[in-house]
Amino acid sequence: MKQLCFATNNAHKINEVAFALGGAFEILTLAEIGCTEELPETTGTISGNSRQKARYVTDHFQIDCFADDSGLEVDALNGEPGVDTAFYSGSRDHAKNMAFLLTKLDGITNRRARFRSVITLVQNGEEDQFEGTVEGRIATNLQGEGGFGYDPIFIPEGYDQTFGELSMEIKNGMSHRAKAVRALVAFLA
Ligand code: ITT
Repeated sequence: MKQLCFATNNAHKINEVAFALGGAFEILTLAEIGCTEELPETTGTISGNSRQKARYVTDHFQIDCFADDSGLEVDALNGEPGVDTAFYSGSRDHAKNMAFLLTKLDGITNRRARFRSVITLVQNGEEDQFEGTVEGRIATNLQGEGGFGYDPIFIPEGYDQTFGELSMEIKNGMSHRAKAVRALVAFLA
């Protein structure tokens, strides 16, 4: 079976992608290829950071790989936090990041938002990108403890519950990352 490194330090992403792949190929983690460093994310865009992470791993470890960069875009905040999603409040603390976002949206009725994922595949030196989005809205308080990151405050379109409350099966049926992974799998097939 084809092996590809998934250039991420986020264990939740690995679980989700492994689930969405359904055995289409075998994932090697960064730990398994001996990469222990933080990956660079300095380009200022989601697609640029996705490419930068994948390139870093292929350049330093000479292995085909893919990386995901993702973020939450809130319409009333002109697309924030966007590329800054992981560090929105100044730290990686998801509870603080969600609280910071909820404070910014205090009193704002337009809660429309989307998650975006851009996956970059680097294979035999060639680059390809795959994108997925899921539309939804930001809840007024935290609901549910499933998933990761901003899942407890993101309600996908067509539902009344957050990704934190919905099952992994439901999230993976519609999520930004699952859509990008499906496009990646179709490309590799
Ligand atoms: P890697 O760069 O190592 O892959 P990361 O967690 O730093 O891991 P990103 O730079 O792509 O990942 O940051 C994206 C952030 O967006 C992530 O930390 C979460 O806070 C949030 N996020 C992305 N996808 C999400 C999802 O499916 N559910 C909830 N939050 C998500």
